[in-house]
Amino acid sequence: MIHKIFRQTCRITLATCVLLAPLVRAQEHLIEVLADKDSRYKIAGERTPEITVKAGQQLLLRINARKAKTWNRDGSVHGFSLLRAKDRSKVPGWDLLLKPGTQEFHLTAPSEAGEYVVVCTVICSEEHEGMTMKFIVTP
Ligand SMILES: [Cu+2]
Repeated sequence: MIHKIFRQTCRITLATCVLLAPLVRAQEHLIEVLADKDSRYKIAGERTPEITVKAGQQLLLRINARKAKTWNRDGSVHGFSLLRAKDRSKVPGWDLLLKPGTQEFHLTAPSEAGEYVVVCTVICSEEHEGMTMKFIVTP
């Protein structure tokens, strides 16, 4: 009897997880970025691209990368690394290399509110140094 109830409970729990998984994914905040061939990050509808997220928020980062003038041996055409603005220190888990085309990353926003900066880590052209974007984390 106990076993039967236990088995039943497990089955219900498992079913709940399977049913809720897509909903949890749907809670992710979608950010779409173009890492363009002119060595600039672009966001549709924004003259100066900027990303604003909430601390600890679940994010789905969808990046379309276009090859610029030069790229890495491994085929990466741009990078997307997040640094703390105050000391330029890297945020763990946010050191991404981009291949040509669209790619998605499931990430968690930094837990500390403040100003961050996105930088390209691939020498993609003589304009590479200017390939940066403001990234704000709100409490
Ligand atoms: Cu680049």
